[in-house]
Amino acid sequence: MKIEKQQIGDLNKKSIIAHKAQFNFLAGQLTHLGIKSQQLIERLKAFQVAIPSWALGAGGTRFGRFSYGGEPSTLEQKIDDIGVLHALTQSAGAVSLHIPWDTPEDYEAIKQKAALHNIGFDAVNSNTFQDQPDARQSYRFGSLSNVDQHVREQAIHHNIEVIRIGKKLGSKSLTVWLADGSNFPGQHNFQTALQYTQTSLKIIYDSLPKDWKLYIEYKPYEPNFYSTVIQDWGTSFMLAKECGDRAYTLVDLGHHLPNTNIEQIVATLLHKGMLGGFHFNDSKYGDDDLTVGSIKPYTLFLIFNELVYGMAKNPQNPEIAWMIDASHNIKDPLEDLIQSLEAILIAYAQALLIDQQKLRAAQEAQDVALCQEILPTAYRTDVRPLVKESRLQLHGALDPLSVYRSLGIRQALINERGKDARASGL
Ligand SMILES: [Mn+2]
Repeated sequence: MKIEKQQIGDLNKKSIIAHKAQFNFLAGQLTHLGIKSQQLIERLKAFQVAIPSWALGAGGTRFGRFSYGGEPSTLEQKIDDIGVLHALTQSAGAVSLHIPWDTPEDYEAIKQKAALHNIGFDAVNSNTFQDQPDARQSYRFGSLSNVDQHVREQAIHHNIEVIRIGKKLGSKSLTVWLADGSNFPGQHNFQTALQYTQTSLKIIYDSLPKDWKLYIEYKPYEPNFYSTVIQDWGTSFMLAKECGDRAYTLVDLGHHLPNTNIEQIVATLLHKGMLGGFHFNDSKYGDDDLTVGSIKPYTLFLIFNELVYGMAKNPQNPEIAWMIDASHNIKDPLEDLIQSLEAILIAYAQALLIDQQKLRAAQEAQDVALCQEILPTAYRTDVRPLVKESRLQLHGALDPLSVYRSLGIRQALINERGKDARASGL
């Protein structure tokens, strides 16, 4: 499965006249405000989001899973699916692999396949939240924090193995998310669990190649419901600091308690040069892993405001590794990812429109009403023509979802792989 530029170009012709009219209108408005559209478009064109290898099949809950048909059952097929996304959107230029679900068998074949689609290898993800069939130790009571030294050693060794695999593919970072925690009061000695986690992470960190980074993800609850060892950004920050200067915090939008001010967390981490990775999704209640921007688009915009500010003002922060970490229980996974990518670029474009100088002046003047007015002015601008134009300039689809449907991609995948093909993953 590979979409040719010609196919996309032919379908773009249908809507190019309408697009050009809308784009010229917006560009005219922006010129009036002293904003150069092409500069914004260049920023949008450069924005690439990694797709996790576990998000290409139908997601599920603990109650069940409804297969979508034509799911990728091998790593090659997963990379083909990301190739479809990238051809259409021109913004999904990387894959983030989960080990062991997606351990390559033939590294050269996988690298060739990725190169064919112009896809790079982003962070590799370890898994110490499940027992593998051949494992000697169980993670039932945790991994890096386990009171049993043998379990900790197995978990450390697994992470080192993930680094080895990532090196062979050209990855430059390792993401660690731990399910470790406790379900009932008294189950954990909090201090011991934290210390074991620190010591284990340090051994993993010391095994990283010198040009690699470690991203430490946090989450307040689930699958453990009383406590989680790395519960919040502060704990992640502290653990990263104690590992060394190539360890960073990773923010997953779904990993916060309701109403947490995530944009403030983002600002704090950027200020301290500690925001390494970023996982996009949306939620209504908890770690719902819904399509990006589907529930709280204004919050996403406010977060992007801080990201845009930090990317411009915080050279102490490394380039951020962007990834979509969403699930999709009832939608076609590829359609869902197309929607997420669109929402990300829209929020980014809106945030780029914020008049930072005017905002700063209003803040200095302590003009609260004006401060509050400046943000929605950007947010309520329909930036979709900018996003479309950025894709058009890269030979992507003006309207990726409609092109995906017009080309009958899902049916082609079902024909090729079968109705019952199942992807590994969540
Ligand atoms: Mn995540």
